[in-house]
Amino acid sequence: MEDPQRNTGEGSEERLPRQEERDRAPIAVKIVVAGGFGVGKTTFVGSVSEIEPLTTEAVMTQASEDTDDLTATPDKTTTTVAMDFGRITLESDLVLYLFGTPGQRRFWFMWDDLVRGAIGAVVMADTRRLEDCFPALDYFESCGLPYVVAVNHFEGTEYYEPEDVREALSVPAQVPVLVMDARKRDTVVDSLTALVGHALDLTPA
Ligand SMILES: Nc1nc2c(ncn2[C@@H]2O[C@H](COP(=O)(O)OP(=O)(O)OP(=O)(O)O)[C@@H](O)[C@H]2O)c(=O)[nH]1
Ligand SMILES: [Mg+2]
Repeated sequence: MEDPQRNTGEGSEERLPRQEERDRAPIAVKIVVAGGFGVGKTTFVGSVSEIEPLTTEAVMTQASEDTDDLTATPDKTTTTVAMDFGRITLESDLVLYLFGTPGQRRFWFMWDDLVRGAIGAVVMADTRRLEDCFPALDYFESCGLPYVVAVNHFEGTEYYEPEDVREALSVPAQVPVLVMDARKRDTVVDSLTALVGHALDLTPA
């Protein structure tokens, strides 16, 4: 005989909203983290990744002394030679896969591959050497990929308001510019949230 209680279980119309939220399949998107040499891209990915970030760091040797300027980051001993990879879940149903680019010019040939399929990019900037992020800005402007500018503020260096950085970089008014600290998770999450919001704003309905 049919059990009268049967229809009240899972799958019935009485499902709670929270339960539906949990059942929703997460959406996964790819995000690129770019910027000049030593600006903090690997640190950015490492600060928020919920999986052990995959890094491709190589120890810098004296051979690179002439090409890699370490004046702003004297403690830096390694550099990314292929990419960083990490994952963060925002709001339980949005999974971001983060791909950090190598900063040095000699590895830029990889960018086209790294950027394929991405919904947007975080361009990191250091106000002591703003010009280092120009190639990344030019790249994303020319390919039309949505981006935000994340100014990695190194403590002890002069602080600039986001609007001053926007002007110095000639970044369009609709592009979010944030001042953050790549070592602090909450400020990295803010940068990613700004990027996702900006990318959604630019997506045709
Ligand atoms: N004081 C300070 N140091 C930072 C900050 N962000 C990164 N660093 C340090 O700066 C150095 C460079 O950081 P990385 O994350 O390796 O930079 P990157 O952009 O990945 O460098 P490449 O891959 O070589 O281009 C490291 O020694 C970090 O510990 C910051 O916000 N403040
Ligand atoms: Mg790196």
